[in-house]
Amino acid sequence: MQEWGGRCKKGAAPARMPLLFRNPPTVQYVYHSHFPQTTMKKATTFMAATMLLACTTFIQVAAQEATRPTYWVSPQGSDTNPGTKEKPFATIQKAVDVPHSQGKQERKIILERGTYFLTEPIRIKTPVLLLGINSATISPDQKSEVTISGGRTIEGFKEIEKGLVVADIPDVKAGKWNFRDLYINDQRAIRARHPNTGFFRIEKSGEDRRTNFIYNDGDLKKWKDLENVELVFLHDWSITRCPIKEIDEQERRLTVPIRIGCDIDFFKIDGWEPHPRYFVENSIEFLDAPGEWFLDTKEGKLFYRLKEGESADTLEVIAPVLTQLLTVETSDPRGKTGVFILGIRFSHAAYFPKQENTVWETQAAAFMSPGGPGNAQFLPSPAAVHGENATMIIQNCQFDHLGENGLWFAKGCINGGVRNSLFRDIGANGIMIGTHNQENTVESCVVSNCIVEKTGETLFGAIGIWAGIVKNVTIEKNIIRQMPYGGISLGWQWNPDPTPARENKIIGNKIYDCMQVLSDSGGIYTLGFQPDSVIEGNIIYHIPRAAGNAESNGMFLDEGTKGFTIRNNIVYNTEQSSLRFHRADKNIVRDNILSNKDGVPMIRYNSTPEANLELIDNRDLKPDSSEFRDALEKRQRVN
Ligand SMILES: [Ca+2]
Repeated sequence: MQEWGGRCKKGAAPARMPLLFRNPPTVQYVYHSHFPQTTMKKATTFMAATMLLACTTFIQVAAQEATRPTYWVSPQGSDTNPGTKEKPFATIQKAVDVPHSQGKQERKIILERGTYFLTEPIRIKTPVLLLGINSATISPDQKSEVTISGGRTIEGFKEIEKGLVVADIPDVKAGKWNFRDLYINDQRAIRARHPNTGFFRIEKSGEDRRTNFIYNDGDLKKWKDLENVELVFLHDWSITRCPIKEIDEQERRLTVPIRIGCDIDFFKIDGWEPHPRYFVENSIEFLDAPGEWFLDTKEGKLFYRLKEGESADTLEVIAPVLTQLLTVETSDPRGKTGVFILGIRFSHAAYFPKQENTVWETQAAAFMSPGGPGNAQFLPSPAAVHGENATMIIQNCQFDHLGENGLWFAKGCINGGVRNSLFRDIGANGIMIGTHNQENTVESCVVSNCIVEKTGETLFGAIGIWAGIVKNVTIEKNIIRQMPYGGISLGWQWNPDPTPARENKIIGNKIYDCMQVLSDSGGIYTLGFQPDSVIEGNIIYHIPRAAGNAESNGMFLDEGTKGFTIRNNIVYNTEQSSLRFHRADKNIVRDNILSNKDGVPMIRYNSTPEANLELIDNRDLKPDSSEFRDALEKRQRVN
């Protein structure tokens, strides 16, 4: 198990450890029940370990506590208050920005219970300890009592016909507000769609294989508000979302304004399948099923079809306003600024508006700009909580109801991580570590003991936990489940050339019910040369075969994968091979239990010479055998 914050070398000064973490808060943490006692013990030593790492003494710690200013914030407070417990501030930003009399930047901020509706993202540039009150007892099984929300409450719904309610939103009518995610009674509501479940399939692609296709009789028509309608088109491992230019009912032809699929040749309409899947979204005419909503932006009216048991006067409705909730960016030397966030729920961040209202996902919820053939730029989506160049530690937090990515340890982050937190109902990736290039490599960050589920709600090609070109990153003992595409993705280089990526670890995770919609990934996915990296002790199961041309696997070790040792994993109940290698280089595969259906090979080799793999003592055991059950039980105890 990797310790947080890197290791304190013998005789080394603790200069890399931000001052903040030399004196962490003295609280007890409650860990979720599915982790056995041994893990809990390890986890609860985090603070002690952090202090030890910083090589401080008790006397130093006591001295720092006495001088660190503490500010209180409450939804009932006022920014004209002094920020004391008795007279708290109203906004978190006020507590972050208040100048300290002795010039000290470092501070502790305690948030009283309640919801903090933001009008702009919280911007942190200096060391901060941000604590939700009662944060010590928050686990993913409980709701945090402190919520930072990027949304606004919508009220005043009236029932205009049986089961259909409407609310007026003047800011929408005035063109000041638009949204494409809506949360009702703490659940994501359905942007009105057609068909209500599943997908249509195209009859055939148009001749240019990019701008139009023929639909099957009866599927589509020229809706009266066609300008609102969004096409959601599924490729093998990504989607396109774009407006519709025209529907020709005579020819049964749907035409889009720019093109379907990003600016890479095989993303053309029938690049993988002759009859790929799609559906359409966002017309008042699609508002025909309970739980669906539609926003009429011209009239400023929000329509919603009640579900059974709901009524107009008891709905709790929140729609997002802000794309980001909190950013940490500092010009200090890398890692000097420490930000520690404990016991806070981050909710209701908005989908980021895309140029031309079009998103062409390429991979892992990264997308191309509409620059035209040869000129498109590669863009990642933003995250609700975003850190750069800092040591950012997130613990006992919750991220839910978010339109894009959840949490991103972006360029230059070092010695941080997220532990014991929940990520649920997220439009794109749950957690992101590192960047899409070789600069400002993220180092020594840890994701452990988290639950990551229902990511990729809007961008289906998203990942539960994504890591780019990173060094000494550990993804350990997480539960990752219920998502349209891959569980963990590590690497961002499609060949075995050296990069800063190395010494990464994916250890002891439980990954299941991934690959529910798209294909060509798996519970774990890798790219590129990552010397001294390990994938060890993971349990991966229930990986179906979705539509699409490519396989879905327990693990997919893709182009350039090199330098990994894959050992002691258990992969079972996958529709296709446990492991697949594609254009992979030298790797060691040993002591794994890879349970496959009859006639399905343990390992699929796509353009990978079998001699590239060193295979030692891997076993294909049937899940109903006592040997398999014993091994699984033993592995579950360890994890
Ligand atoms: Ca519908």
